[in-house]
Amino acid sequence: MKNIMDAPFLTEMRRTTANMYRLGWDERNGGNISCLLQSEEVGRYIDIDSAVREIPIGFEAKELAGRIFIVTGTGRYFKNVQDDPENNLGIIRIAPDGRTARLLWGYKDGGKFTSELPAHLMSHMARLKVDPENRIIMHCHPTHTLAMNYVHELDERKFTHTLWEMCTECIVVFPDGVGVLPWMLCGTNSIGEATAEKMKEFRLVIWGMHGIYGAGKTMDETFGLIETVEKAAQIYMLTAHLPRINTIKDSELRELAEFFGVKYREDFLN
Ligand code: 2HA
Ligand code: ZN
Repeated sequence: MKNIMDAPFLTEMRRTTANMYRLGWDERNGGNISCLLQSEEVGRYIDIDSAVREIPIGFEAKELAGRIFIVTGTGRYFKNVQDDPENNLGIIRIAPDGRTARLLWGYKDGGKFTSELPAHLMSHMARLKVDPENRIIMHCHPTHTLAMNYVHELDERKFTHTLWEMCTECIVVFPDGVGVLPWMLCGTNSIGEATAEKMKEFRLVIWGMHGIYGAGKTMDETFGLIETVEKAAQIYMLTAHLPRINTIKDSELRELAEFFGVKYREDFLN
């Protein structure tokens, strides 16, 4: 067996959490990431058939039975993942009944996966139906995106339209737009179900006055989606209180989407 500390998927989780922490998106225990792993790859580092312990997951995720994920731990700080991955991360395999997670590695001091596991697993199930290559679900609290939640209508058409207007690249990066949920109690199956419902349509979902969820094939794609929303929200927050003299027009947004050949939410334009 190879040393798990050298596993690219572990390195990527460590780098990404550190990066997100530095950007101020994951204060204290804010945020969580889950990444669907290939069994063959994990099998090179650990025995994927022997569980350290079993942890109930609180709902049934039968479609994911046998699947292996690396997931950030509940109550854990992104700040600390880089230096102490074995306590702050875990590798879990969904048991055949879909109700239990078998801990294969990590959460060493007795911890468990993020309290948002329902939202993560339900979102994985929804995204895998749209794109079988989807591997990442990422949640965080990006500052400007969150600020924008307080001063902009929480309507997905209007919210997406405003973001698209803020940076030329936005409509090309997230042509499918941004789904928006109202404020809801986090850590519950209900917010998980609502998030997964939005994930059928969107790779990005705003949790009203809480944060954002992103989904993608790779860590770069998912991080890049959130990063682009956050940049647009920053421009919005820097300009919202000033007279708007210029804007990217709807005809220009259409021109961009057509030039770059992306399938965009035409109904989100005026
Ligand atoms: O895990 O961000 O939504 C901490 C959170 C909960
Ligand atoms: Zn959160």
